[in-house]
Amino acid sequence: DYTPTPADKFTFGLWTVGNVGRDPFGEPTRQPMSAPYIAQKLAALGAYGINLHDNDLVPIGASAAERDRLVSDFRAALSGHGLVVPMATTNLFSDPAFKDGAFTSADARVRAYALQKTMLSMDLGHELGATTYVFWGGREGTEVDASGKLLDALAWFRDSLNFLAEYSQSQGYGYRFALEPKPNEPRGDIFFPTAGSMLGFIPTLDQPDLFGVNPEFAHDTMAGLNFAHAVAQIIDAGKLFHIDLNDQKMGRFDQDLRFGAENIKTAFMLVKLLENSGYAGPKQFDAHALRTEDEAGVWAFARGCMRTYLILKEKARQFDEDSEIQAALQAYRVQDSELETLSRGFTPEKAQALKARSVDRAMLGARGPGLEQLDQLTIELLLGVR
Ligand code: GLT
Ligand code: MN
Ligand code: MN
Repeated sequence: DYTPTPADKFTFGLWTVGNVGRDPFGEPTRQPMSAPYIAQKLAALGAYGINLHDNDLVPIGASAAERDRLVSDFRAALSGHGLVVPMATTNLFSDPAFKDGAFTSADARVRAYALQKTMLSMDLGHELGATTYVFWGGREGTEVDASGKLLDALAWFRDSLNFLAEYSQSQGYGYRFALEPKPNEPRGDIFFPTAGSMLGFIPTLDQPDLFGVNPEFAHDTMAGLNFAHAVAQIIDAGKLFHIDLNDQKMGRFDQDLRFGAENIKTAFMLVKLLENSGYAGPKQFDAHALRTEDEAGVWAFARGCMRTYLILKEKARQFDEDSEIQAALQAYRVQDSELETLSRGFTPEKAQALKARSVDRAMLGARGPGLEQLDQLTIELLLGVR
C-alpha cells in the first residue's frame, strides 16, 4: 500500500521538512520545528534517517554547553524513534563570511575558516553516526570572472578536500565524501556545474577512492539536462555515494519540489535505474513543501515524496514483467553474434574482416525500431491503464 518502512532507506535533511518558507521576496510562512520533533514526525511516517548541516542543529556561534544540549536531545530523539543519521554536511553558504565562496574564496582567512568549520562539523556528524559527508558548494562560484580566479579556485577546492580527507582518516572517522554539483543559484555560476564536472575532478584528488558524487534531480533539470542520464554515468563510474531526490521545472529558480511532482517520466526512469542498479545507499529527499503550506502541508509533502517513489518502484517492476513491453524491448535490440564478435576486442584480423564487409545501409536506415509504441506503452503503464 506504498507505506514506507526504514528498509526503504528514505531520508530527509533537517533543512527540508524544516524549511520555513522564506524566499528572496518574502518572509517565512511557517514556524521553525525542533530537531527532536522532526525526528518524531519523520519516524512516524516511515523514514529511515535524517541528514543535517552543522547549523541545522547547532546555531552558528552557539556556546559549547548549548551545542551539547542540542546534540544530546537530538540523539535521544533519534534513538527513541529508531532513526539514523547517514549523512552530514557543512553550512558554508548562509553566513556573510562566505558571500564570495568558502573553499574558493579569494581571501585566505575565509578559506581557513571554511576548513575549521568543516572539521568541527565532521566531528558533529561522526558523533551522530554519519558515514557519508556531502560537499555542496553553494557559494563556490562567481558573478565577476574578471576576478581572475577560475584556475586558482579549482586548486583551492582540491587542496581543501585533500586536507579534509586526511583529517577524517587521522580522526578515524572513515567518511566517504560525496560532491554535489549545481549549475547556478545562489551564485551566478557555480564551479563544477554538472555530474560530469565532478567525475572529471575526482581523479585529480590525492585519494580519489574516498570521493564520489551526490547528484540532485533538480540541479540537472534546472540546466535542461536529463537527470537519469547523469545518474547512469555516475553509476557507471562507481561513484554514486548518495542521491538527492526532488523535482523542478526546467529554466526556473531552484524549486526543490516534491519528488515526482513535475517530471514523472524522468522520475520513473530514474527509480527504475536506481532499483535495477543495486544502489543500496540512502535516498534523500532534498526538497521542501511549497511556501503556501502550513505544517500539515509539510507532512503531506514528506509522505508524498516517499509514496511516489514506492509507486514508481512498483511501476518499474510491472514494466519488467509486462510481456508486450518486454517484446518491444527485445525487438528494439538487434543481435548479430558474428558481427558482435568481430566488433569486440581488437585484433588486426577482425579489423580487416570488418573493413571488408559490405553494408546494406538502405536496409539499416529503413528499419523502424518501434520506439513510438514502446513509449506509448510506458505512458499507459504510468497512467495506470495497463
Ligand atoms: C541546500 C541545497 C542542497 C544541498 C544541501 C546540502 S543544502 O538545501 O539546495 O542541494 O544538497 O548542503
Ligand atoms: Mn541537494
Ligand atoms: Mn536543490
